[in-house]
Amino acid sequence: MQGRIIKATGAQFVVSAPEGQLVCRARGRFRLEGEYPLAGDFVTAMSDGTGEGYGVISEVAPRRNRLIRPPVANVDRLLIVASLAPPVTPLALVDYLTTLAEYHDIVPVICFNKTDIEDAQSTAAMYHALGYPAMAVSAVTGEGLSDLAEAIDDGLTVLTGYSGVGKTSLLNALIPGFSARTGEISEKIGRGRQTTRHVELLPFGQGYVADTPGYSSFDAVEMEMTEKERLPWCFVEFRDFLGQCKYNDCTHVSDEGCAILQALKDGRISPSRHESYTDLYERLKDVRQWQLKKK
Ligand SMILES: Nc1nc2c(ncn2[C@@H]2O[C@H](COP(=O)(O)OP(=O)(O)OP(=O)(O)O)[C@@H](O)[C@H]2O)c(=O)[nH]1
Ligand SMILES: [Zn+2]
Repeated sequence: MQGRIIKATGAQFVVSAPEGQLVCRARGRFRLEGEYPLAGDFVTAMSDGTGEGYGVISEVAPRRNRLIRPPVANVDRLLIVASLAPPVTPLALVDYLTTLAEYHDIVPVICFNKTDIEDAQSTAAMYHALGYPAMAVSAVTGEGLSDLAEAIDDGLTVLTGYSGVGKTSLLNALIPGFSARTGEISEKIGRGRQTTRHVELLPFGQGYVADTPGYSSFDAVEMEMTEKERLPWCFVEFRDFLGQCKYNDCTHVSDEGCAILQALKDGRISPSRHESYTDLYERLKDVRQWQLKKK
């Protein structure tokens, strides 16, 4: 049958298809060839013939993208949870995550939580102006949650954001029984969720939300953005100006005749976004391919 992996626990996978679910192992060759199936993969699976719901995965369809943290394939949307109340999320992290999403052809949705403590309308508006769904919400009062639910109603969504911004609280507010479910799983596996390879896709609206958030800091920048020359393009509002700089190898940081810097001066690019670009550029510029291979 043709289905999708909605749960991966290391050696076992649950494949969901219109005709039902199968608990599967992967064919041995996946281990050998290093393309091990992931949650979110579209696969071909076969029942073992006993009729007890077990089977084997024989094919994994080509992936549109894959994330390392959490290990999930074919992600449609990155829900970036941020907060302007403590612990305050630096906008550089939000921008890193929007960039990461663009890099992988994933739509970023930015949600500023804890608006019951700190208003975030104007910051959300800045991201909205870039063309991204962006909203101010509160997991406590429920403000903005229906907009959020609507924004992630289909496809596969992965949550990201600093520790303490309220990712779990939002999942609990959106998905009844969320914590109870995940608590049960970590008890069974016997170690914390963070350290397991367990990922489950929870049905939400017409789509799924991954139960394991990822990227709570900058630590994956080098790993995820291996083609660093794509960085400027990943800032959506830079795209109109790319190719117009005086020098072909312009870094858009401080070079003479830079169209991006001119746009910044003209108020067409926001200072905080350009600052984030510079920050990411600095983080990536000294990374060499051999360092990446070692990881
Ligand atoms: N005032 C307020 N507090 C919130 C809100 N959302 C979450 N919190 C609180 O913020 C703290 C952290 O929330 P969590 O949901 O555990 O945050 P998290 O992002 O899942 O954190 P990690 O699991 O460490 O990644 C908890 O004490 C929550 O009660 C909110 O909208 N308003
Ligand atoms: Zn430039």
